[in-house]
Amino acid sequence: LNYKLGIVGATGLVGNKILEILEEKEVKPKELRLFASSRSAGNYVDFMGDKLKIEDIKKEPFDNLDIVMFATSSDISRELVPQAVKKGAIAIDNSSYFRLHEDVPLVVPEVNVKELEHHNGIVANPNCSTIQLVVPLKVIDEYYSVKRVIVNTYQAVSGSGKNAIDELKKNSLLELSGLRDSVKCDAYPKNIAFNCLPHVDDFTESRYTKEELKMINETKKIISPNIEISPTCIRVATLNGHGESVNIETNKGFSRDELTELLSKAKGITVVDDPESLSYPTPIENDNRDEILVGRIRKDSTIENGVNLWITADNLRKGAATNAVQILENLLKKC
Ligand code: 2RA
Repeated sequence: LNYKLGIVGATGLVGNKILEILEEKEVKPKELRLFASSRSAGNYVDFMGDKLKIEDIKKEPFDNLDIVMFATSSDISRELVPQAVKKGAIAIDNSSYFRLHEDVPLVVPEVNVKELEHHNGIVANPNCSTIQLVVPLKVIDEYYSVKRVIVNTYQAVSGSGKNAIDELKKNSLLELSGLRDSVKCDAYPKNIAFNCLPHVDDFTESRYTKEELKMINETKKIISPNIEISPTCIRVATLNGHGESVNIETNKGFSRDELTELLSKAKGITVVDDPESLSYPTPIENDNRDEILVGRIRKDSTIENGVNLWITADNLRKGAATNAVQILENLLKKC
């Protein structure tokens, strides 16, 4: 294809996934440049038969690139995204830094692809736990008008990066060997092995964590400010794939079958819901898949119009890299 792409943070979990997905989809750019911190600069990465050298983000300018994808922290994105835009590129940013900026579209293509028409050089990719919530929520809102959402997340350690995956594995081995006193907690403040922590991202003065505030603010921006949403985000001892237990109250009535049918037909969603055959989604079954899986669909008998759902997604794919590549594909359609 006739475009020049840069990927910043190319050696991290999300950067790697972006490369993997670009290969799978064969949307090979005319030129691809990979950037990372000085620690990884100078190393080579294989991409569709080529060996690409990693450039140092602090030293190499973003000259002559059409699109730059950022799989970086907020601090790095805050500094470097404007530099890429200044050089004439469109930035697709995976960090939280620009997500709530008024002139920056926050896009999940199945939900609000039209927002891409109004960008000023930056498009933001939402947080992983928001993405897997808003795809089914949008379908329900469209037909039944969502009033209130209560969501509890079960978030895998891959959302915190490679060091957290290593920490879960190492601490699990220590626990299994009866060596609890030797566990190390660097990625998390407490031992994650065989445990769950009601703490994802930093706490704020409101007593909600930043992850919980992201779910509230991003959902309102993507679907509607009228939706009330109350989240509790929990880190659990799973390697990859986030789960969400969701209670949704709507303004209009519906039947379970009708709602299940609508979700089954929606783009990006696969319904896995047959209690008789013990069929329901789990993060492991969702691993390395792009769809959002929805199951355990049942009416909430305590309110007039309510439903309970269990939603899983691969947080590194649909929750991050796949969504960013879908944004890229949609931007390319316009070029
Ligand atoms: C997490 N939300 O799972 C993060 C990743 N973006 O911690």
